[in-house]
Amino acid sequence: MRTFKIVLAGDGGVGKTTLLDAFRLGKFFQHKTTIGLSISLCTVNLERGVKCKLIVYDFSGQPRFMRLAHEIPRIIRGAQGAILVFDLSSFATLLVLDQWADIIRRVNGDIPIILVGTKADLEPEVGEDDIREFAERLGARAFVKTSSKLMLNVDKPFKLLVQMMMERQEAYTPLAVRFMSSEIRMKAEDGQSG
Ligand SMILES: Nc1nc2c(ncn2[C@@H]2O[C@H](COP(=O)(O)OP(=O)(O)OP(=O)(O)O)[C@@H](O)[C@H]2O)c(=O)[nH]1
Ligand SMILES: [Mg+2]
Repeated sequence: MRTFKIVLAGDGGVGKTTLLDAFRLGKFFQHKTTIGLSISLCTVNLERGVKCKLIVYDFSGQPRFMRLAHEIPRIIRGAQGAILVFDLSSFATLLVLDQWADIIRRVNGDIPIILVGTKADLEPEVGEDDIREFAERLGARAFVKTSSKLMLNVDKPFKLLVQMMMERQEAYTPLAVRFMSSEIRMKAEDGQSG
């Protein structure tokens, strides 16, 4: 089974851990603030019985844990995708995502990033135009509105990201390896028919 390392980040209290648990455990749980960083493993079920594993690096967004800030590049190295989260009912939470996108790009290059607006069940404070502008600025490949409270779209960001990471991995497989594996497959098929 393929395993991907991903970053889940955004301002304090936007609902990152709640979203992850809504997806992993299928239920809305009340959470205490994450202390520093929490790493968890989950399985993503895709179509046609395909599964893959995610190692999720769920960072605290509380500034008081930012003593860890200088360690972030080292911790996120090798991540293959990221979910950047803001709260649709709080415009300020969108602004901190610039910093996250910068660090992620610096360390991991052009990995897929998904922008998520949480708490769609509350009165919105962030408009569609701002979201579009931010998504572009962050280089996000998709935007998803979620509500963990209503269990709305809680699996969508994870599934979309996995699809993008898989496509990217395939595109990056060196041509020679792809050619070799197709040759082996052809030989195997020949062997079967002969
Ligand atoms: N109304 C509403 N509240 C939510 C939703 N998701 C999370 N919350 C609430 O938002 C608060 C913060 O949620 P967390 O998941 O702890 O937020 P976080 O982003 O992990 O916060 P840090 O770990 O401190 O960075 C909690 O009180 C949640 O119950 C949602 O979809 N709707
Ligand atoms: Mg948290």
